[in-house]
Amino acid sequence: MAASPASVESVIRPLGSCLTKLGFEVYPLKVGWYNSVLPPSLHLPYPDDTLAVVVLSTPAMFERAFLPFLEQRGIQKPCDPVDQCVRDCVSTAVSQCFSELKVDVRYDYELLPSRKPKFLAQTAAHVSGAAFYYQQSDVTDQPWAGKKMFGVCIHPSFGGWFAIRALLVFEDVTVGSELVQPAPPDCVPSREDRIKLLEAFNFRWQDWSYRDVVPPAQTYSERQKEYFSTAPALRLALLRTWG
Ligand code: B12
Repeated sequence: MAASPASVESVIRPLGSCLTKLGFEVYPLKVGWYNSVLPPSLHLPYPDDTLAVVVLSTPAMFERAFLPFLEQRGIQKPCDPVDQCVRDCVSTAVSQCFSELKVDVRYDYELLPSRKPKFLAQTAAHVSGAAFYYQQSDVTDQPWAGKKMFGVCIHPSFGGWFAIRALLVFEDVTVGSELVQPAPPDCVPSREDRIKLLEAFNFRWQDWSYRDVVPPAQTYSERQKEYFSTAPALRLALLRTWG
């Protein structure tokens, strides 16, 4: 596809109309925005002006896509059922909307032969403007005495109640200055709140509290919480109890 001001819209509109109703959100970015903050070993192997799209799941994905997927397809071992569902939704949307385009689809759980993740989901979410990635380095005068603290993305509407599922690279779609990089909303601006957030994410992520750092428009349903707080090995048994 030739570079044109319509390129971004002509990708985002059809993709959004397939995936939004299933509880996903899609955000465009340029490969160069992503590569510019990463070392070469983690770069995507495409020119800077290549169009990519990051796909997030919102709380609604569980009821709109996952439960119907289970109903229709049943459980196909040995893969994780949510990963299977996301793969099904994303690959169906890509093949329906862009049968003529080359799309490199990378999922959050996939690894390269080097054992590095196929894409850094949080970096992609931040540079696309979807969700601010709060990292240890975003806290001045850190109280953790050299300890490694994992960073966390916060979404302006859903707080921490979402996941970053996939990155789609449209290998032949080049975008120019019409795609302007948006800054992600900084919803946790104070040092004290960033410390609370990183501590909740690193030390007690199982209690869900880091997800409420900003008042969320929607959270996971009780059923979704029950599912995700069950150990992965026991989730199939739980699904069977739901019939
Ligand atoms: Co985890 N995990 N994880 N996880 N994990 C992911 C990070 C992710 C994104 C998965 C998802 O949404 N589908 C979510 C986080 C969502 C969010 O941010 N809101 C997630 C979650 C939710 C969890 C858990 C809560 C469990 C769960 O419910 N799934 C726990 C919480 C952490 C804890 O243990 N307390 C959890 C645990 C883990 C373990 C098993 C511990 C590992 C290690 C964690 C880690 O390294 N962050 C883990 C992994 C490996 C991942 C995974 C698969 C890869 C992360 C990774 O290896 N990053 C991601 C999914 C994915 O990304 N594909 C999920 C590599 C490191 C080196 O990257 O620290 O960000 P980094 O460093 C880079 C940036 O700093 C960047 O360069 C660095 C690399 O050189 N950079 C940037 C440099 N300068 C700048 C400047 C800017 C502006 C930017 C944007 C970037």
